[in-house]
Amino acid sequence: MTHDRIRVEQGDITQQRVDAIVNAANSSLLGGGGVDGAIHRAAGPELLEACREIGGCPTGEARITYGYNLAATYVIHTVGPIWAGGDQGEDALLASAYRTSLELARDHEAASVAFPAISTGAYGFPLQRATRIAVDETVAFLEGNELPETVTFVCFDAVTREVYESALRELPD
Ligand code: AR6
Repeated sequence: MTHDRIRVEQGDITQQRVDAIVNAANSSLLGGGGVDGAIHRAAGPELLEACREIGGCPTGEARITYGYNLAATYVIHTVGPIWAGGDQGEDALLASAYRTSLELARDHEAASVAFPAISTGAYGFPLQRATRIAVDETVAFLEGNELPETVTFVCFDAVTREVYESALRELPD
């Protein structure tokens, strides 16, 4: 059952003891605020060095580095779209950010992956719409792949957690 492989938690993604955490980065990959800033602070300066060597990432794609001082072995850096009203391809780009992150996790044999709510902070993507995309892409991917075994959506606040929990409850059995 795919749903057994999806969890929702409230907390700080940098504290997750999983094989890979996903970062909501920007296309420079050189750090920023929000979850990106928290991950870089917790991982230490080697993470920025590794990102510098990669040299950037287009919106809707993902790149992988080690996690350095984090408990997580890997950080998967993905770039979600900046919300621009909804008719600029934002849905497809956000879906692609989740899908390419999950592909990288699978290809690096990560059994456990944690995602933040990509694009829903500084990038302004409406939370419910983003959550539906996150859940739908993850369910579709897990149905077709044995890895990752589990995906945890790490919600920074209670409102986000409630939106994710209700999206999961609405999934067909
Ligand atoms: N753990 C889990 N979730 C977090 C954490 C944390 N430690 N900190 C914040 N969040 P945002 P975006 C939540 O703005 O919208 C950066 O500057 C936050 O509450 O981090 O994709 C990048 O460099 C929200 O629910 O990412 C980019 O320039 C979610 O993470 C830009 O922001 C995403 O909020 C990306 O914007």
